[in-house]
Amino acid sequence: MINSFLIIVIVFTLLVLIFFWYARYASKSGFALDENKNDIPDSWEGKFNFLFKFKNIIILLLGVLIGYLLSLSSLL
Ligand SMILES: [Ca+2]
Repeated sequence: MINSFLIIVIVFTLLVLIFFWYARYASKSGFALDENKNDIPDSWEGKFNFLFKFKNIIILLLGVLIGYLLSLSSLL
């Protein structure tokens, strides 16, 4: 039970990291418009503003959650 929850959280975390990486990559490389130069594609800023606002906290909490679930799981 814990093991499958852990795997779901890890997959979710990877998707979140890919999302943030892609936002940065898309605006840095210039194929997404980023006129205010904050490394977030401008077309995403309305929809995902809260995600970018809490980016560090989201990644921190996911990391803590993975650590906690790892300590409970039987995978180690
Ligand atoms: Ca922007």
